Amino acid sequence: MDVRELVGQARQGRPRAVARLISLVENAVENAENAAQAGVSAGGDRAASAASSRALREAMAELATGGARPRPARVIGLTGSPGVGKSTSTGMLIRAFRRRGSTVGVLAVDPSSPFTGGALLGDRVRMQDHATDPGVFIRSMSSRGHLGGLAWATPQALRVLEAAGCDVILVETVGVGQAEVEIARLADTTVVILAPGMGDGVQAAKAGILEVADVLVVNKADRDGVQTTVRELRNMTGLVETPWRPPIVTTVASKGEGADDLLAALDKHQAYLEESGEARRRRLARARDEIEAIALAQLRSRFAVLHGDRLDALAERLLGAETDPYAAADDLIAALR
Ligand SMILES: Nc1nc2c(ncn2[C@@H]2O[C@H](COP(=O)(O)OP(=O)(O)OP(=O)(O)O)[C@@H](O)[C@H]2O)c(=O)[nH]1
Ligand SMILES: [Mg+2]
Repeated sequence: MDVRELVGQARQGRPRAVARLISLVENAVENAENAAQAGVSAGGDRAASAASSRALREAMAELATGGARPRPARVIGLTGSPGVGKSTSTGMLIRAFRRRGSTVGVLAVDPSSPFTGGALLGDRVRMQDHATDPGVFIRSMSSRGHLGGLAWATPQALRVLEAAGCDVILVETVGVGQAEVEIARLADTTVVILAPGMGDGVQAAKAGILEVADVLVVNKADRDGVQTTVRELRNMTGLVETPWRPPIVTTVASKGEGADDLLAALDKHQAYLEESGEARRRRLARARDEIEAIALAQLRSRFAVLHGDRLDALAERLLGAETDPYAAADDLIAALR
């Protein structure tokens, strides 16, 4: 595979090249996880996975240094409990941004794929009305999300979509756990979606998801209890003293209602980001996180692959009261040099 050519094609917005590059990213996550879990893994697999990580590395070098775009892509994260309407809202936003003439990328990140793989499949079907639109790129990326894999994989996938010319990238993540909070750090604007009832607002608050919200959406506003949920959220967001108080937008995504309000809220936040300098701060934080995640992943795989035996031996010695855990850790780190 000629990586340069692949990157060149992705830059021209060829969907197949974009898909292949994102698959490289996805495979790298899988390989890293397998390697870390299996320790010294089977030779053949290792050769193949080494080749694919070399290709990925080359692709990222090409993409990251091949000239910055005049305007970076706007990354909008959508998160919320299963079934609140994230995919439907994503579809609504695709249409809204397309009407403006923006090229849109969608990345559906599923940190718990063994359980919700079916849901993503459903999403693909639902988003099919964009399948033939050359201005829309839809990719899903699943991973067990252990070991911080998504922390470095997601920015790489975003880089591919940005290179393909996406003005806006929508990142949908499932659930309201720690992984989602981490992925929220990757977005310029994080939209937290809730549905009325079910004490969703309180649950979101407990999971710390409200803290990462730049815009709050109460979807399924065609159902009972919308005003209660809005009030609940208003009370909770009213407590914190921040330069940006997340606006609360109500939508009926399945009917496209509230799209303009949501778009207006997103634009307002974007303007706030640029004016306050927060846009650059977030991008810098993102770059730091990415570098750190790659460094940690590499350390982890070097520990696992090169020093699995040493680690086993150290564990034996610790159990045998022949060493202490700090000395053993020093020993392991020294072996990396
Ligand atoms: N009544 C009503 N139903 C909606 C609305 N928006 C979405 N739905 C429905 O809610 C269900 C779940 O919507 P999805 O968009 O798949 O929700 P999701 O958050 O992406 O779900 P997961 O990806 O599985 O977590 C679907 O049957 C939608 O048609 C809405 O505004 N009102
Ligand atoms: Mg979905």
